Amino acid sequence: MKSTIRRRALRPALAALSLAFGAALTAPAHAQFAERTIRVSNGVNQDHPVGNGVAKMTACVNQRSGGKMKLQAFWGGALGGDLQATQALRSGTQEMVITSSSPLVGIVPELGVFDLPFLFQNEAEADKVLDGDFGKFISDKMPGANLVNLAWWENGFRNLTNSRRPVGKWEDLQGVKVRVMQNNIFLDTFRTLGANAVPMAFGEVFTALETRAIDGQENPFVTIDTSKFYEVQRFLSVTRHAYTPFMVLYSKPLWDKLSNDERGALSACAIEGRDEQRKVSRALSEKSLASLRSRGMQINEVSQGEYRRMFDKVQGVYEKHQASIGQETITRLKDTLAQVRK
Ligand code: KDG
Repeated sequence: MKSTIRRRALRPALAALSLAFGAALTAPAHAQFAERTIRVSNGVNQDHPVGNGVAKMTACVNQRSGGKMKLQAFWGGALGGDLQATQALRSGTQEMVITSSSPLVGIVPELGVFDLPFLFQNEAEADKVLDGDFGKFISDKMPGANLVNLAWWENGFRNLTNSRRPVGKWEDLQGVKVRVMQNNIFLDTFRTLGANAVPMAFGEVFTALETRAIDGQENPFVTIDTSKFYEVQRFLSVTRHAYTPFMVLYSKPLWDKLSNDERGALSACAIEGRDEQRKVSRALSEKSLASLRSRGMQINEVSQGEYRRMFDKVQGVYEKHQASIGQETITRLKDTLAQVRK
């Protein structure tokens, strides 16, 4: 009887030991992994597809390091907005952030190329551009800003919500106060379309919409859904006016202190996380649109003709920002898109 009780009492300890032993088996004996907890932050909530990507990356890093490396995720801008968290990486006080590229153009101006309106036509070409030579060309500019980009994940195609009226043509935007990311290209795009564009950090958007300090904002369906903007917005207009990538950034000062094995694990697992995050983002996009409709949002599609008129209306934004983005970057992007579209 006593031995049975003793065995039962020992079960949790034995379970923990077998887990640790099993994990130790997955990391090669010669691999150099230190016990580390890596803090990663993001502005969206955990039920956004970024949560799926981080979960995949966490399991991958844990398995490759024999349980020694752990990712600790912070959601909803808990460690600051995209720009603030990125600055913490640059100073070496935080390890990782998953951020839109748009708020970072003040740090790496070439990132502005992704904010040019109506640039990508679909996710497939965005993937080819980001995961190919052009994406590496941009990622190679990050170490100069004390940042390392491990992968390109998906924020997605952006659509407009507001509390005043459906937007079916650019003229409908006249006088609508639209929050945009802190980015001059987005500001210029929406001002050119006639809106009263207001730059604002993502974490302030819900309250600003709720208090009617602003009329509208623009984000992908999954962000509108998981950030509950449907609670404070009546109209959703499917504009697909820009495709924003997410960057999976690591602090270069902290990266430089990692072993080659640790860097290899993080790099490989950021790619595994990318594939999962994009898959979930695309699967959830249509579900989010249906959910927004069921929650009472009035949804309108912008016709091809009016989409073309918006496109024509904002061509001046390309000329105006070529200098700040850099001619080489724009030329490379255009050549890459031409290749991808063949
Ligand atoms: O951290 C990422 C979020 O802030 C992301 O949603 C950024 O699309 C974005 C926005 O509108 O600020």
